[in-house]
Amino acid sequence: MRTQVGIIGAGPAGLMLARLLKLQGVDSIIIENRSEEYIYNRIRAGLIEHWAADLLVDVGVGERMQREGLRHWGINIGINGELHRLDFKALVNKRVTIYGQQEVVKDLVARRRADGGPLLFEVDGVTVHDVKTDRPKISFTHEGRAEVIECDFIAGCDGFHGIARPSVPDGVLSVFEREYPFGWLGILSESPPPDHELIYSYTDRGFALYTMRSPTLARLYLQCDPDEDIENWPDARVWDELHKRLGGARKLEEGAMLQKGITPMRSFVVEPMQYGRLFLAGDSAHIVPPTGAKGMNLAFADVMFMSRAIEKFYTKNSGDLLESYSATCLRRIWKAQRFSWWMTQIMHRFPAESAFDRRRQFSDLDYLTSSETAARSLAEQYVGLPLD
Ligand code: RFL
Ligand code: PHB
Repeated sequence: MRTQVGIIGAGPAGLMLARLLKLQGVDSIIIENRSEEYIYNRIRAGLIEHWAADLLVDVGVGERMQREGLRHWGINIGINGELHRLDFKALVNKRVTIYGQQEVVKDLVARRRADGGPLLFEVDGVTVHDVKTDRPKISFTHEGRAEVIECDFIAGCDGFHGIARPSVPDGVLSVFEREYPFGWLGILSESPPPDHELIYSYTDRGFALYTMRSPTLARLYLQCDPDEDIENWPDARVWDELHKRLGGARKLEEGAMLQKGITPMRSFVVEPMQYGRLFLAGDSAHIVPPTGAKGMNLAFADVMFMSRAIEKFYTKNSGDLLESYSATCLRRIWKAQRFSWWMTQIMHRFPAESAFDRRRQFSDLDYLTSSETAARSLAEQYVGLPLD
C-alpha cells in the first residue's frame, strides 16, 4: 500500500486529521487496532470548545452536533453547596458544546466513508520503520494478511497506550509528568438534569461534577481514591455520595445507571512531538486531567497544526512548519496543562493538604467567584484559547 500520510489510530485526532488532509487533496490511510463497534461505545469526553465546534461544522461533520449538541453559555462553580454561575456570554461572548466524543467519532467515520476511506479496523502488530528517512513505513496484519504502508509521513494518533511514542528511541523524548492522588468515578445515568449547565462542585467530602449527554442522560463524576475498586461502589453508595456532594445546591434525581468506571488522573507531556517523519498528536503525546475538559480539544488543535504543515510541504515545497510542528503545538498544550492542573488543584481535596493549603484553596475559589477579572480568565481558557 502506498499513501502520502499513514495515520495510526481512529480516535478524534486520527479521524480529524484524515478529513483535514482530504480537504487539502492529500491521501491518507487510517489503521485502528480496535473494532468499529468498540470505538463507538468508548465513553469519554463530552465538551467541545467554541473554535473546535466551529471546526467540526467547517469541515462538514457538524450537522448532527448542531442538531443534537447542547450549547452552554456558562458553568456553575459550587463551594460547599453554594452555587456561583460564570456567564461566558457576558465574559467572553463564547460558548461550549456538549456532545459525546463517541458521537463525534461516529460522525467522522461516516465522513471518512463518504470520502472513500481507507479506514482499516482490527489491525494487529503495528510497527513503524525507517522514520528517519523520507520513505517511512508502517507494517501490520489485517484479516490475517501481512501489510505494509509506504508513506511520506506517519501520524501517531494512537492515544496514550499506543505504539507510536514508544517507537521513538530512548533518550530522544523528555517526559514531564504529574500523577494526582485521586481518580474520578464516572457514571452515566438515565436521569434528567438538576441544572441545564455543568456544576463543578467543591465540597469538604471531595469534588463532584455534574455534566450530561442529553436532556435525559446525566454524566456524573466523583473524586475517589486512584486505586479504588469499583466493587466498593455499589449504586446506592454512588447516589448517596452524589447527593451529599451535589444535592446541597440542586435536587439530584436518580435513574438507571448505564455505565460506571474509574479513571486515574495525570498530567503528561512528551517533548518533542516529532522524530524524523513520525509526528505525534493528541493523547499519544500528552494527557491532561479531565477537570479542564481539554483532551479532545487539544487533539483537534494538534492535527490542525499538522495538516497546515503537511499542506505547506506539498504546495510550497517547504518543510518549515513541519520543523516547528512540535514547538507550535507545545505552546498551546502547556497553557492547557497549566489550566487543567489549576482547575484540578482548586476543586479537589488532597490527602496531604495542610491547613495553609486549604485556606489558599478557599481563597482561590472566593477570588474566582467574586472577581469579574478572575472569572473572565477562567472563561477565556475554558471556552478554548484562539488557535493562532
Ligand atoms: P484516543 O481517543 O485514545 O484514540 C486513539 C486511537 O488509537 C487506537 N490505537 C491504535 N490503533 C492502531 N494501532 C495501535 N497500536 C493502537 N493503539 C491504540 C485506539 O484504539 C484509539 O481508537 O486519542 P486521541 O485521538 O488523541 O483523542 C484524545 C481524546 O480521546 C481524549 O483526550 C479525551 O477523551 C479526554 N477527555 C476529555 N476531553 C475533552 O476535550 N473534553 C472532555 O470533556 C473530556 N472528558 C476525557 C474526559 C477523558 C476521560 N477519560 C476516560 C480518560 C473524561 C474522561 C473520563
Ligand atoms: C463530560 O461531559 O464528560 C465532561 C465535561 C467537563 C469536564 C469533564 C468531563 O471537565
